[in-house]
Amino acid sequence: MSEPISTQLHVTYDRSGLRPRVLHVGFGAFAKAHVMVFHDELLRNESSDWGAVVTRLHSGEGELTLLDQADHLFTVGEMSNDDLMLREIGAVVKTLHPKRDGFSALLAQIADPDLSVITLTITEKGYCLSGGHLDMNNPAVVRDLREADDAETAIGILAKGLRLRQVAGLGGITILSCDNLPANGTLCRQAVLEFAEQLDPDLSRWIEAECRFPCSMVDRITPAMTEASQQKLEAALGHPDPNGVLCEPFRQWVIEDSFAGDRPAWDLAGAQFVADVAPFEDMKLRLLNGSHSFLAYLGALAGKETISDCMADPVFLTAAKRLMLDEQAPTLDLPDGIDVSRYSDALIERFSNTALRHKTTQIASDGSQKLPQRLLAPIRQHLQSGTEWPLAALAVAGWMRYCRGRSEIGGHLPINDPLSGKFEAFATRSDGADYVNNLLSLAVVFGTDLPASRDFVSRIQTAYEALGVNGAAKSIAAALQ
Ligand code: CS2
Repeated sequence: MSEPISTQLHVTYDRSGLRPRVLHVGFGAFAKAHVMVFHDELLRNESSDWGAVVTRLHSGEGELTLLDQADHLFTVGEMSNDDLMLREIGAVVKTLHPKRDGFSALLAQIADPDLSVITLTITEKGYCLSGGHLDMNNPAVVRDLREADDAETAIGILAKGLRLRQVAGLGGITILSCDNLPANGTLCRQAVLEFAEQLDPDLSRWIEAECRFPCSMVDRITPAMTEASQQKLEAALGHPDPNGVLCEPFRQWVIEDSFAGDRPAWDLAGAQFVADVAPFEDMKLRLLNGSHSFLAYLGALAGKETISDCMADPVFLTAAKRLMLDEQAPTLDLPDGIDVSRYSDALIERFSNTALRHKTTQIASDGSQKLPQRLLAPIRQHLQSGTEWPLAALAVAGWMRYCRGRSEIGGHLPINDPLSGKFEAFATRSDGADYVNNLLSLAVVFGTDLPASRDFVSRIQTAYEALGVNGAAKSIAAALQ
């Protein structure tokens, strides 16, 4: 294999004047490769004081300390098939971890008069929602409401931090969700308001009046770092960067233009501020993420390790394209000026990037949180309009097979999901139609309408059976006929 051609961008802006104006919660690989790259690009384009404080709420305390030791500088490597562009990011001014620095330090940061925006990448389950509302039965939520001086959920931390701002007589701030949920800002607002209402109805009213929760669509494929990707980065840099990440060259950020105060000029970095993000969110969630999930479950069952391995198989490639164009696109109200055929061609090209090695099992995680918006919402529309959805049926049935933890070639499939205990119990005591019905009874995933639809249930049962008899590749090939 030839060595990648590396180009390198160093930090050239003056970092000494950066103040803590953005707090990022959930500082993992995606935040580094997406939000922080936009932020870094802003700082390259405009002399500004918009520095970022970053936090992780649970594990990863050691990673933040490593970042402190590197003067908060880290590398993002943008990889295409034969190129690697290295960018040094200088936007971070401080790290915070509630266990290391104390819960009160985190709250004090939210109540810092300099703070204007909190960005969130806390994953779908981080919002602690059930049916669009804060899940009052979630043990972490119950605990956060009970404990006066602590919180472990992002929602509890936000509400308690905002209370300090209210008490201090400070202005409201903007809380910007960057997770793959439709209407992510609206859902986040709902969860924070419902939590605040329990603490003090007056706080809830203050947040409603003073704070803003714009929706946003984020896009950049960022696989989890592995030993091999660390080594690749080290070879390109000439030294290790334990804080570095590798991702694809493409990046997109569409943000609802609704801010409580100052707005960072992320548009200078290529972000779009728009009045309505919904068409962008749905397009990305259904075309990109929906086909990602399709490939993740069916690919993993067929023994394919990465998304680019799936793209190397003409059956999977054709199916991904057909799922996008024939099943998902017709359910969309597309943003103005989008050519869906070009958008899906570009997705296939991005999925085919062999440098990424994006694991099917990584994307397969948290299916109970992802399926509703990626596949089940479009299926509901097909059921209403009487249109066909054979590939989406295989994706849902593929998820069910995946949840048994074994691939078709006998390999172990890791199940990371808040409902994994239920899946295991169902798989131990049932198979076939009974097992499918057990999974369909999970109302947080399927609601009550889908299990009540004879059409839906029988198509999922048939797809599940086909996968068992013929395997993923043959079942997909049959669905393409
Ligand atoms: C993926 C996403 O893991 C997953 O569920 O579908 O992380 C995907 O790579 C990003 O949304 C791309 O922007």
